[in-house]
Amino acid sequence: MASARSSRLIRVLGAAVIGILMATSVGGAATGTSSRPVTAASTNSLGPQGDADASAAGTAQVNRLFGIDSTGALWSYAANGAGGYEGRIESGYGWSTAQHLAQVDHNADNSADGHWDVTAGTLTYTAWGDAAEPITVGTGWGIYDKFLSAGNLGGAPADDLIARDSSGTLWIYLGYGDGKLTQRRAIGGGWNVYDQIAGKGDLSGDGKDDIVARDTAGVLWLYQGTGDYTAPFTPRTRIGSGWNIFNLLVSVGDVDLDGTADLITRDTGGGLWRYSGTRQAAAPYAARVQIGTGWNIYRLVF
Ligand SMILES: [Ca+2]
Ligand SMILES: [Ca+2]
Ligand SMILES: [Ca+2]
Ligand SMILES: [Ca+2]
Repeated sequence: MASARSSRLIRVLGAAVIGILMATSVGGAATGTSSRPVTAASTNSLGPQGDADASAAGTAQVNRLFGIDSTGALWSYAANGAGGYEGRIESGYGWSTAQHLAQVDHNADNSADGHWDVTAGTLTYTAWGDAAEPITVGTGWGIYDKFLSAGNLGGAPADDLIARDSSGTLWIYLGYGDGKLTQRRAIGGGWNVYDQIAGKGDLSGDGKDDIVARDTAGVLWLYQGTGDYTAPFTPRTRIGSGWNIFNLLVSVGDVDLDGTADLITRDTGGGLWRYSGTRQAAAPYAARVQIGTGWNIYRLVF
């Protein structure tokens, strides 16, 4: 463990140096950029595209789950094959000021290839790999209070990005497959009735990626994906109530490796729960199963 960790830190250090060089070349783009701590997730060293988890048959993405603690350290968790996660691995540092992070699969092989982050209002894409050089995708992203990549919602097969501004409008940005994004397009207004939005795959069984959203009264709603980015979701349907016992809803795809995307929730005591996807729109999740404790040490989970 000690030797693995030191080699990982060397890799991360290399990425940090690249980040500093990039910030310099960006020049006037801002103090926010130059002061932004850059580290790589380093999951490449664990082989996210070639490991056992990703081979589990599927039509759903299988990704690690990441947490950022109060010191800005980044930890990763791999599926353990029994419906939960293996012990955590330290995978980076310097993330204490990151506002949002999301994993992205560019080539529809059901394994994420990198991540987007918003730090000091700047959107950056970092590919996972030895030569991971972060690229600045855009600025002005501080207007968004919700940010996620809920799989492929239209356009090219690459995962896309959705973000909600403070007025409650939800926006979609289509991924080109290299970390860059199209101009945004409004999905609709009124999304500020939700305090949690999550998704990373198909929940209804039609092969199109869906999302769920929890309103402030604790009701969970399903928005089925259409595959058409000009109107990416059908009208919502109610899943159930009482979901306000959780302070986090997130999906990174399939956790129990049955080929269907699942939902992860964290209760206010830090307990982590898995809701396995059923592929049935009327009841998209099976009964919850606890898969962890102590998760309230994480400021961000993605
Ligand atoms: Ca991929
Ligand atoms: Ca897409
Ligand atoms: Ca669907
Ligand atoms: Ca599953």
